Amino acid sequence: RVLRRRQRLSHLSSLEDALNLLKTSKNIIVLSGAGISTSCGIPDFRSSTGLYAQLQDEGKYELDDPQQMFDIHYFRERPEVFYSFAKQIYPSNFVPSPCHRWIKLLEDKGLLLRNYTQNIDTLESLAGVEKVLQCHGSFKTASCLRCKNRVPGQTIEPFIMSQHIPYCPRCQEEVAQKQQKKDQLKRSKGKGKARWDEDGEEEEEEDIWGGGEPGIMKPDITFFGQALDSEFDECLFKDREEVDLLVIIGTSLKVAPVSEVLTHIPHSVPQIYINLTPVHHVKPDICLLGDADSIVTDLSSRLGWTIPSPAAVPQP
Ligand code: CNA
Repeated sequence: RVLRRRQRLSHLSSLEDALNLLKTSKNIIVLSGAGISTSCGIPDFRSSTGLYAQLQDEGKYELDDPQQMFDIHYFRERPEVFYSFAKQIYPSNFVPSPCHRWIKLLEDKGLLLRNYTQNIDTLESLAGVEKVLQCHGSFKTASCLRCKNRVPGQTIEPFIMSQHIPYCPRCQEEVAQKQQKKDQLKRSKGKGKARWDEDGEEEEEEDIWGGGEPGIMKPDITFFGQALDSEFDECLFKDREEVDLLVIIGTSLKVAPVSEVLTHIPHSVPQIYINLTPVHHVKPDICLLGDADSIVTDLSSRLGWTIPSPAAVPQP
């Protein structure tokens, strides 16, 4: 049956087919990437004007590979590099694009099963989309690398803006308390006789309180080398039973495991790929190449659908 379905899908290629699929499908998964936010002024990763190219050109961060900027191992070693740059990608005054509003339209029509977004800019939520899974997290919250303390993203916003490393408030308190106890102990010992070892040297004080440095806070965006939240697998496990159309927009499909969504949903589910540039490592059934905002606007007008106006979505 799968083979028959695939044979039928192999005839799909045109805009007409895409329109028919959109007209007849009821449980659409939208898999989106950085390309739906470029028109909002947020560069993607891999375009010729994207962040990777910019990081390479600027050279000021002295990265061996631009991907290091989002690598957890590199972050642990040199958090100051990320914090000297993070302000450039921090979601501040961006306004959702027609693509974000098109996803909202699908939801309003009861056609959206879920939007799996790789984006960290939270513009889907700003457009009012509720059935959205931010697969790579967002700046909404931040966590301590040491004690896992989670705080609202606004807590570290001033640090991002002033390009300083934020340390964990809970760890800082803990370290201060430990230091206080140490000082008390030292003072009480100082009152009595000093301790000497057999060679007559003063003994090293044993660090019975532990202590050390407070942990560094990291925005809860998924870096290379970090696992995705289990919610991703749970949602996909559920959705694969219901999905009847996969629409992929504005992604190079280079980052796993999100790029593997294509292989995790039944092969009988048709796929429409909307992107500026073609993909070569996968073969979606229908490829609509060009600017994503123009394509979804064109599809909508042909279907007689109206994309909500920017005024209809809350402003930042
Ligand atoms: P990517 O690898 O940079 O791919 C983006 C794709 O979008 C490219 O194939 C472009 O050709 C295409 N594209 C760019 N502009 C348009 C446009 N106007 N219309 C249609 N297509 C366009 O980025 P992916 O999303 O595939 O990679 C996943 C990474 C990118 C995730 O980890 C994200 O966190 C990360 N990222 C997110 C943002 C954001 O939140 N806005 C920005 C930059 C990077």
